[in-house]
Amino acid sequence: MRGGCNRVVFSSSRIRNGSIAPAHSKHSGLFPSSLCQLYEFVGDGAERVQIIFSEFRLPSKLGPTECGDTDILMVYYIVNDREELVETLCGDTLPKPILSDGPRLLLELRSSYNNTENKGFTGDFFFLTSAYAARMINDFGISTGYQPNQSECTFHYFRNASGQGWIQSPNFPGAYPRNIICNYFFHGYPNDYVHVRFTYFDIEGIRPCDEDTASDYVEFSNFVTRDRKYAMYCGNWRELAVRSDGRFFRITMASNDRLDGTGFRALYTFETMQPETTERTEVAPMGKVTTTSAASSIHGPLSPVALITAASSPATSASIGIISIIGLELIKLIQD
Ligand SMILES: [Ca+2]
Repeated sequence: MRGGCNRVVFSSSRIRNGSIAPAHSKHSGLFPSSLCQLYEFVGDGAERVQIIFSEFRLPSKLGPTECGDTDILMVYYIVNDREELVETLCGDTLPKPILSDGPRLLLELRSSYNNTENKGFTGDFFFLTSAYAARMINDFGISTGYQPNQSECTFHYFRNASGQGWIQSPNFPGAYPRNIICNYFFHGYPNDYVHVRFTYFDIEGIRPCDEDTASDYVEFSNFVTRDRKYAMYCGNWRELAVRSDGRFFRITMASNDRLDGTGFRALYTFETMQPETTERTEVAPMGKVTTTSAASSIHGPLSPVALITAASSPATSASIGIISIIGLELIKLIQD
């Protein structure tokens, strides 16, 4: 099948994580001509394999975006003993993390283009105990949130641990796993609310993002159960922000068994509600301003909207509406 390829096999029973980098000639700094190197990862059961690249330089003769058939790294899922080519990588930019679809993954490096620019790649591999354990790493290399059970994609964020931080979908910025439900729970102090601003949002699906449309979706709620105040969200959003009514908030992401997106990344901030006597108004530079007596829905799905919510505590929201306008007129759906 692959005559002349070197093959290295990593089995999770022997090694849980490590690094791969193709060997260059010590003399010339180049790969041997017609190098073919296979890296095979074999986990068991529900394990998945994640590859995170730290270096990647496989420039192509054809240009920065076209790989051709030289100097490429091919990624195969192995499904029912069949190899399924999912991605061909080349170029100078760091590829997104790879997460296998099952317990096995195969990488194939082919190189026949001798060029001193070609430095190969370095990738760290991890056998994860389940898709849900996909490493949730923020900029500082620290796992975010408290995950009570490694086999569930559930994370808790407490104000007493951090007033602000990042959340992201599993394997971000790589594709999120299929058939996954991830919960992000926020727990503030009694007079707190949480503000969540998405800096990236790519969830595969079409509106209204429900089961009938076979969409993946993100759901927001002020409760553990469904909150009818919020629509389901999918597609691509350039700016999206939400805030809770009170101290508790839930964000849930669900994916189905087909088609993928690259997920989301968001900054959450716990804030304390202003005392009722202090009016606080931040005027959106362009947004249309309307007042509401209670927290309003933000779902004008096609038009830019200003997010307007009552900043009073839930107990008094009916009688005194203190309007806080958060300048998020940039909220814009760029799906379609
Ligand atoms: Ca999907």
